[in-house]
Amino acid sequence: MLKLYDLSGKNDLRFSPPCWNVKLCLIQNNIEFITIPVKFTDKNKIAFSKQKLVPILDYKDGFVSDSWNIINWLNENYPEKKIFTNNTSRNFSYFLYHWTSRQLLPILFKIIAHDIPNILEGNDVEYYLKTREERIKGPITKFVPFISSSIEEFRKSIDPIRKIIINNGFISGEKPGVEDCIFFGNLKWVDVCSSCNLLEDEDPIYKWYNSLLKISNQ
Ligand SMILES: N[C@@H](CCC(=O)N[C@@H](CS)C(=O)NCC(=O)O)C(=O)O
Repeated sequence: MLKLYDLSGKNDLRFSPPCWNVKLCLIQNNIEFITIPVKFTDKNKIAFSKQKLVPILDYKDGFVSDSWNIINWLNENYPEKKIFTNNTSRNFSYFLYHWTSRQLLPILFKIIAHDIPNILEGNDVEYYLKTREERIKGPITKFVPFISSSIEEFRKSIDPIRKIIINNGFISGEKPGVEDCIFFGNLKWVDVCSSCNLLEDEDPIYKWYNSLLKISNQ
């Protein structure tokens, strides 16, 4: 059975965007797996991987880390699932992976950075504050005054996805596919860490998100 090392917070809350992307891909493709919860400060649990980040997929003969590598590994090892339907799908997925991690998650971080300590417990709170405040060179509350403009920026940035969803139903086409999985973690992160209204109720992306949420809860 595949084992996915998955970031966990207080009350076993799972909140990592790339971990959610991989989990949704596994669920959607009916690939059986279990998750191993890993707290920020549980680095000993993942020391075997010789790096410090999750997700990590542990399979019978080895492991693979990084959500993009994991999705590629699944594509190669479950060819019958056709995770990438073709090369165009792989290329667009690669774009989504980079766009998400380099541009979208940093905007979302500014919206929820100050909320994240509330979903952590024990040493993880201190670890999060220390590492993130070092990274942003200031207090975790530094972005709070700009939350509404960051929400606006995010809503505008994802307009191309909105158009695709209006035209096709899903990012991958008429049915949800790997491209949808790679975008899902963005919204799931904010959903579980914060009570802010990231999207308006009537936004087609909000409806899209709720349909994927049902799949992710299966
Ligand atoms: N590019 C990587 C990013 C992995 C990543 O940043 N993981 C974060 C959780 S979202 C992590 O493990 N953080 C641990 C830490 O900050 O100590 C991927 O897509 O898998």
